[in-house]
Amino acid sequence: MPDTEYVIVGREDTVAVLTLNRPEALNALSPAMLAALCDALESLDADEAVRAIIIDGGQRAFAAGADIQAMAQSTPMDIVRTGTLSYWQRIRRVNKPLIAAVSGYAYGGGCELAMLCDLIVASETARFAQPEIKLGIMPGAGGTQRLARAIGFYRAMEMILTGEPISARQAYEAGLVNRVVPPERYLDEALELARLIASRPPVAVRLAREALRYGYESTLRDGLEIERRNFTLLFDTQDQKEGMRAFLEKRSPDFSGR
Ligand code: DAK
Repeated sequence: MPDTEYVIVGREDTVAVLTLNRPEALNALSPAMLAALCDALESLDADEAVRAIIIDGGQRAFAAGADIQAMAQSTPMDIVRTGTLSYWQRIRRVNKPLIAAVSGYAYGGGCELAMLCDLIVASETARFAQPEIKLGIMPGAGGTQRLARAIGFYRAMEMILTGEPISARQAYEAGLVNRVVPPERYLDEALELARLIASRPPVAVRLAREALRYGYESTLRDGLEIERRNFTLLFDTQDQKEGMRAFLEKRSPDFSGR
């Protein structure tokens, strides 16, 4: 997978690191940037050797939102015609575990991008906000729904109606991030988490992730249905046999991904 102007693709064995690369605009998510991100994610998703994907934005900003320059003159028809919504749907359809490594600003679409990921590792410098209200708009890539589910209705309402940021520590306490670490450690921490997940049997990771994500977006009854189906399916994998046999034989499992 080659680097593009806007996204740098790194690989460390079974973990891929995508770095958003538009530092002069604090990684503002222009259509070209989103297209490059989606292409890179889909290519890594299709690569069997990749078991976890980190999205990073560098020290100063994860992403300061969608590109205001590109949106300023938009009409509703422009939004429909250019299909910007479809970028977010493409990210949502990725099947591999996604880890957001957030340092600095995760604002607007940047916060929504982090929330499309499965885990969020934050630097102490991270700031999360949905500041769209200050521009006369509102979140449009899942912010009103995912933020409320992550941190609760009242705190989400305050963030979305005021547009004011919360710190990494506040985000951690509210349940929006998994870990907060010093700035020099945030990427290593994300890598450690990614490697740990990558060491687990990939089919079980995929189906467990699917059950969680599906349930998060639907009713308890539907979520339990998917859990039951996926749980049962896993008994058809070699990794289930290997994992249980290894436990009984008191040795480490050797997962094949089958
Ligand atoms: N867009 C374009 N350029 C941006 C930008 C953005 N979101 N954020 C920062 N930049 C640019 C600045 O214009 C500046 O460029 P130059 O002036 O140097 O050319 C450069 O990045 C550095 O920014 P600052 O000079 O402002 O840096 P500061 O450290 O002083 O401030 C800041 C950092 C993050 C507090 C500030 O830049 C800021 O407030 N940025 C805007 C944050 C924001 O409002 N974000 C929300 C954008 S709206 C959709 C789905 C989702 C969305 C849209 C559509 N569909 C499904 C259709 C999402 C919408 C949004 O995210």
